[in-house]
Formats: sequence, structure tokens, C-alpha cells
Amino acid sequence: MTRLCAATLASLPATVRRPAYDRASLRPGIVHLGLGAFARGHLAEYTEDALEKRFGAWGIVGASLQRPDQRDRLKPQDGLYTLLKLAPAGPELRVIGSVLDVLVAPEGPSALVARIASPDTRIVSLTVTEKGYCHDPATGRLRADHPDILHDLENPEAPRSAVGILVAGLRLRRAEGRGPFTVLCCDNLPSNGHVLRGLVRDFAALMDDKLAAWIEAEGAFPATMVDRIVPATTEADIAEVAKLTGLDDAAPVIGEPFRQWAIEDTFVEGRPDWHDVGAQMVSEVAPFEFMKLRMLNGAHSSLAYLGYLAGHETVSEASGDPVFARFLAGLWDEIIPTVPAPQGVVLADYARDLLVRFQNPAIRHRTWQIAMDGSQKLPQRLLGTIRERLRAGGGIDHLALGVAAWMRYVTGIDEKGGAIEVRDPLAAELKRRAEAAGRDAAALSASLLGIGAIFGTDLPGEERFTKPVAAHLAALFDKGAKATAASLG
Ligand code: CS2
Repeated sequence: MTRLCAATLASLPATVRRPAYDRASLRPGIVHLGLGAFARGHLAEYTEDALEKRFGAWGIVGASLQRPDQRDRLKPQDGLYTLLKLAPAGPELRVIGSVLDVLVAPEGPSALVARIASPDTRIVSLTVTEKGYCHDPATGRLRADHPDILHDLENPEAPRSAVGILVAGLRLRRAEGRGPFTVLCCDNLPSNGHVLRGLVRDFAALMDDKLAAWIEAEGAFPATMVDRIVPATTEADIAEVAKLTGLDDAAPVIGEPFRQWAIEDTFVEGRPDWHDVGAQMVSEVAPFEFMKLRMLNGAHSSLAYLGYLAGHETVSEASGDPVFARFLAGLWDEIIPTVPAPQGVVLADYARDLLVRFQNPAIRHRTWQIAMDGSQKLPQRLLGTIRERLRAGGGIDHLALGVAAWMRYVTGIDEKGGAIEVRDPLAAELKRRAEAAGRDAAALSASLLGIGAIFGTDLPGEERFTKPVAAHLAALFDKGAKATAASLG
């Protein structure tokens, strides 16, 4: 079959939407670090829409910080790829043209830094996942002992961490007497712009105080809330897209139709007209972020651990199970009082819509995928909510079960005695602790609660939290995830 590329675009069926602007004259204006499926299904589509509304020099140069696979798939396609939006009512297909090129950081770190520092680059955006920030998730501060940070301090011209790359680019800008670019964090971190500003400043301060002060004074790090469910692309998705479009695409993106983007409007060198295509430019992102991180991602993670343990492969299956649907309702009842509703939003409606999105049968989002990197996700998804509930004297039964399910999951052994492939930057430490405690729920929960980078220094001493977690963990060992969730009522 013929491959999707600029020369074959015209052969697509009329039902497939394609770039409605003069792509040949599109110039780059954004460098995106971490060009995975999410960024190509979110930022790149908003940018595509903005380019169609008002053309400008806002093409995207993507950069992969680890592997060359995205570049290898996209280059032969001139950066083009299919976005397949799966609504229960049927699929919607679109070829996205806003990605112009892909660089691979480890193959040429200085070329990437030069690209970032170039006067063309007005925004550097990021989706490098939680662990890509080399920070302590409990405090949000840079881990100066992180191997990648140590490497980048030794090799500032050939950095490999996202923070090291940003600082190298900013340093070059300053050395050339120019101003900084806007750094746009699009990861699910709390106060993401603010946290990234702190990480960049702290890293810069380890090299040069003046550079750190310049970044602090001149830099722009707008906060964002990003949302679209975009599972990892599978071989079956690739085959499906080929069937629907008649062209081979090695890098399609599959996502739900829903999308949301709230952005703090503090850009130093302009931005695409994202506000004209559905992005919400707001003065305060925090209410959106609390709503999304706590209600969507908190529920996603809790359901991923429980659902995986109960034998559900996808979120759609797990949330379609009445026991877990009821668990989610109880969980949202605990979360909602901790969320300041964004203007015009009724949180009970938001929760109801989330359940519909989770249950979308067309989206196969694996519980295993969401279960990944729990040590980096728990603090902002569940633990902050728990702290607030405790402060206000509210119940945390469902929230504590989410945490206990994570503990049960990281033992690495499922309910049938099979192995779980636990992916987490702390996997080795989690395994050590799990092996030492065995199936002793009290010992295991006490041991895991002692990991300060996750639970901080307060929660391990808070009996209103530690007791239900240990009790739920014991029940998970005894009777399994489904019966434990059912017993919450
Ligand atoms: C998910 C998110 O993988 C995960 O941890 O919870 O990727 C989630 O699908 C997105 O944040 C939705 O916007």
C-alpha cells in the first residue's frame, strides 16, 4: 500500500480532512519536547486549527528525548500523520500537517539546543511525562542528584534532560543578547508552569546565578491544563487507519473527540490563535487544573490499579463494570468538595461526563498504561486531595482504596499469582520493599508510606490515612479488588 506523505495527500478519500493551508510555506515557530501520541493528538491539532483560521509561522519541530522511533516513522511521511477520533457514534479522520520535522535529542543535542535558541523559536512546549522533569514529586523541587541532571551539569552543551535542554537554549539566547522564548508545560503536573519555572531556575542557578536571575525576571512559563484521552497507538490501530484511509501511516494517533486546553495567557513572543479554536485563555489555571488532575486523573489512576487487579484490560471495560462505576461515583463525591469549580462548570456534570468518556467503547486505553509511573502521579492525583479532605474532616475511604490498590499493584504479582510488569522510575525500590514485606499488609503499607518523595513527611504520621490504607490493602490481599470495591457501598 502507498505511504501517507505530502505527495500522496491528494489520494485520500474526501471524508478525510487534510491541511487547509499552504503547508509548503509553513515556517517553524514551536519546538516541542516529547513528541508522543498525546502532543500529536492535542497541541498539534489545536495548532492545525489555528493555522487554518489564521496562517502564521507556527509550525512545530518535535524533539524526542530518548528514542528515534517517532522520527523514523514521521520523516518518510513528511511529518504528516492521521488523527483518528473515535466517538461512540463513529470515527472522524483528519491528517495533521502542523508537525514539520522531528529531531532526536540523543543523536544531536547541540542541534536541538541551536534550534531552540534560534530566533524563529518563540515557544518551547513540553510533554515529557511526570518523570521527565527530574523533580521530587512530593515537593516539586529539582533533584540535583538525578543522574540526568548530574550529567547535564557536567555537559551543559550536550544536555539530555528536558530541564537541561531548556536552560542550554535560554543560556544561548541570553549570550546572543536576545530575550527568552515562552516555555509551555503541557504535562499533568500541579502548577505546571510555576513548577517548571522553579526547576529551570534552580538548574540555571547551579551553573550561573546571573542566568538564573535573568530567567526569573524575563522568562515566561504559562500554566496549562491539558485534556484528551489518547491511548498509545497499537498495531491494530495502524491497520485500522490504513483500512479507513487507503494509505499506510506508521504514526497515526487515536483519541477521543473531547479535548480541552486552559492556558494562562502570559506569552513573551506571541502564540498561535489557539483562543479562536477552542482553547480557553484564562488568568488562573488552578481551578481547571484541580478539576482535571483530581477528578479525571485521580479517578483514572485509582481505576487503573483496581481494574488491572480485577482483570480488566481497559478503562472502558473497568468503568463499565457496575461495581467500579459505583466506586467512581463514591470517589468523585470525596473529591468534588476539594475542587474550586471553574466559572460556569457544575462539577457533578463534569463527573457524569467523565464516566461517559471513560466508558467510550471505541477507546481501548489500557489500565496497564495508566498504572505506569504511579510514584510520580499519586501526589497530584490523590494525595493532595486526601490532605485537603483530612484538613476539612471529610471521609477518604474511596481515595484511600485508590492508594492501597497502587500498593497492591506494585507488589508485582496479580490476583491469579501472575507477574505484573511494574513500570516506574522507583520500580527497583518498590520491588525491594514489596519483597521484604510479603503479603503482610501492615508492613507493606508502612514501608511504602515511608517513601518521602511520594508521601512527604506528613502523611505517614496521619492515622486517619494510614489506617484505612492498611485495612484496604489487607482486604485487597484477602478478597481481591472487585470485592473490596464492592464492600465500600
Ligand atoms: C492518564 C492520562 O496515562 C495516564 O496517566 O491518566 O494520560 C490521561 O488520559 C490524560 O491526562 C487525559 O487528558
